[in-house]
Amino acid sequence: MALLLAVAAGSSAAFLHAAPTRRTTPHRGAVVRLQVDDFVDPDLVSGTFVVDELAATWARAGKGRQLWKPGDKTDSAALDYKLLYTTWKLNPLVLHGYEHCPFCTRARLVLAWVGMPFVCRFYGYGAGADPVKCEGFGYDPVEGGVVPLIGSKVCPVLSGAGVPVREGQLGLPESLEICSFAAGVAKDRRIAPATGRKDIDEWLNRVKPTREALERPRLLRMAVPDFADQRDVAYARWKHTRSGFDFDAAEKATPKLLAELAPLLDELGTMLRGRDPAHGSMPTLNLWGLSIDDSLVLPVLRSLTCVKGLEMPPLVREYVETGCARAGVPLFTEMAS
Ligand SMILES: N[C@@H](CCC(=O)N[C@@H](CS)C(=O)NCC(=O)O)C(=O)O
Repeated sequence: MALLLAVAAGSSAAFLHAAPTRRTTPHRGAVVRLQVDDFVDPDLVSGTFVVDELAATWARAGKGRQLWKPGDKTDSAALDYKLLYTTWKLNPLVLHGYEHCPFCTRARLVLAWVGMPFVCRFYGYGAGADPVKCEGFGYDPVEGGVVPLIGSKVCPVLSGAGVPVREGQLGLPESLEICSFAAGVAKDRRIAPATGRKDIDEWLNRVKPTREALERPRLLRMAVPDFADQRDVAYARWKHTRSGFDFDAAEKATPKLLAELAPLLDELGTMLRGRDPAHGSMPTLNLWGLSIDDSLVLPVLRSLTCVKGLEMPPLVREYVETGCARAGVPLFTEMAS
C-alpha cells in the first residue's frame, strides 16, 4: 500500500493529464474526499494498472469515504451518539456566560458534574447591550457578547456540534434547558432531575432581596472578565439603578443584611438531607445525591462568597466549597469585599 501510494504520488502529474478511457475502479459511492494534499484521486484518473490497484486498496481500507459529522445518521442511533460524544471530546462544547452570573454558574456546575466536555467563554457584561436602548450604556450591540449566537444579550448559551438550537439561532440559551440537555446526553455521570420541593422554592424567594442587596455592589468590584471594562460596570450600575436599586444604601445596610441572612443560612443547613458518594461525599439537598435542585441553590451560595466576613454554618460552607470544587468552579472568597 505504502509503495503504491508512493508510486501514484510520484507520477501524479502524468495521471492528471491522462484522460480516463474506462472505469474499472470499484464503486465507492458518490462522494470521495482524499485527505492528502497533492495526491491523485484514482476515481478521476483511472485506466492504468497502478491506479486501479490503488483505488481497490482505498476501497478495501475504507479510506476516501466521507467522514461522519454531527447531524449525519448511520443506521444505529447508539453509534451516532458515540460518534457525537467523540466529537465533543475532540471539540469541546462552549458555554458562553458571565463569571458572576448565577444562571451561568448553574449550567456550568451541571455540565461539569455530569462530565460533559466543555469550555467556558466569558464576556464583558455591557457587551451586546444597545446604547440606543439603554440610555447610552452598553457597547457592540450587534457583534458583542452572545448577540451573534441568539440575537439577544442573555447568558448562558451553549454552542457546539450537535447542540439543539431553535430556528435562526446558533446556540442554546436558558440555563435549565442547557442542564436538561446535558443531563440527557451525558455519558460519564448522572444527575437526578429536580423535585419541585416547595421548601427550596420558598427559601430561594425569601433569600433573594437580602442576597441581592449584599451581592450587587460587591460583584461589580471583582476582578472578573464581566467587569474588566468600566463600560461593563457602568452598564450594570445603570441596569440595577433604573429598577430601583440603591447601591450606596445597600452597602451601608451591610450589618443589618448579614443579620437577616444568618437565620436563612441556618435554615438551609437543615434542608440538606443527603450526601453523594459519587461526588466525594459532598452534601446534597436530597437523600439520593446530586440533583438539579442543587443547581438552583449552589449558585446563590457561590455568589454570596463575594461578601467579606459572611459566615456560613459549617455544613452549608462544606456544601458550597465541595459542590463548586467538584465542578472546577472557583468561589469569590479571595475577591470578597
Ligand atoms: N432564564 C434565564 C435567565 C438568564 C439571565 O437573566 N441572565 C442574565 C445574566 S445574570 C443576563 O444575561 N442578563 C443580561 C442583561 O441583563 O443585560 C436562564 O435561566 O438562563
